[in-house]
Amino acid sequence: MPEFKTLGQFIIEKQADFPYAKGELSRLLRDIGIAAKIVNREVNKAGLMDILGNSGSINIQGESQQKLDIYANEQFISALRCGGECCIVASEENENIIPLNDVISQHAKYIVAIDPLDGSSNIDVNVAVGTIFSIYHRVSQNGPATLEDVLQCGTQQVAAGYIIYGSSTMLVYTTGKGVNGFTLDPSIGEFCLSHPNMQIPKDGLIYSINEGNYVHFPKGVKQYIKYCQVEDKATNRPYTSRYIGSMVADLHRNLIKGGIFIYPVTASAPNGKLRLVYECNPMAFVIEQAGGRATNGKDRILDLEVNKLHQRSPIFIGSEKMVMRAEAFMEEAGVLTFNDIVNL
Ligand code: AHM
Ligand code: MG
Repeated sequence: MPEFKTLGQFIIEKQADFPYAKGELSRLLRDIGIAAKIVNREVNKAGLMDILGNSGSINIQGESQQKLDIYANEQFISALRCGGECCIVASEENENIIPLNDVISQHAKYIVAIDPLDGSSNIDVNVAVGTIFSIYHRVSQNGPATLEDVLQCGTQQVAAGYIIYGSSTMLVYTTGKGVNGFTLDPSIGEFCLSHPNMQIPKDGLIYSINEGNYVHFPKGVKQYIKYCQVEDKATNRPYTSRYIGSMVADLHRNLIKGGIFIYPVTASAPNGKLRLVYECNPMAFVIEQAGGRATNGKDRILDLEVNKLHQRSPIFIGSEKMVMRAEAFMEEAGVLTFNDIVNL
């Protein structure tokens, strides 16, 4: 019989590395894995929603149908509430933090920030979407946890990861000791270790950016894109352009094959589009742990000061050499903010 290791087994095994651990983080990761399986089930039948529901809005259980991002949000919050290891959830779907005020949860020591369904505009067209999560220790000592507990620097993350609902479903996470990937085996309903110790290639041949926004990009980004497109045999250029429009899917591919993903400031998104707390920081933690690099075009993402729950940041992330080269273009052009954008 072939040997395999489930996510649950792997988490317990890793816990043994920390003799004083009480298993809370392990249980929290397990709760996220459970919610991921439920969301996966719904994402997989997304195209059937209208067929199964009466008049398009009521499902066969008589419940009103919801958009999948709202559904995913509820599933993750509910799993974290029931698990009892998390005192506050911060979600892309909620304007304010969600304190889990029941008797057990309010004393829990972890905070979870989450983008429950990233790239959800891709759901209707059967393209891969994802969930991104980030875990912090609560910093306040007494009383209910607050927003201050959430607004921590990315370097303070205890764990982070993503789930990709793609041609197969995978959960990839780090606790700061490398990155491991687990593929869901639908026949047994378990995530099984399939990608141990993931490493992103130091250099790559893929660039991922929404080139439709080209005219609104800063000069340094425009020049980097042109660099990617120029023919040069010595550096294997021109590079390949791949952009799915789901950050999780684009980054997952680049993590495996090598590449750079850029979402810069644009004229219409002067601070960038992606959110620091539950998109950029967790992905930066994963990519750094896999040997890659993540900056805002100049400064390390994980070092950025977090002032607002839904704060945005430009992001340059992926293979170390590619990100450093893009940064060099940014530095040379001397642009980072909206005011600096040069419309060529
Ligand atoms: P979402 O969290 O509202 O889905 O938005 C985030 C998504 C990312 O997954 C993706 O990289 C980006 O938005 C795509 O944006 P654009 O359509 O501007 O290229
Ligand atoms: Mg998102």
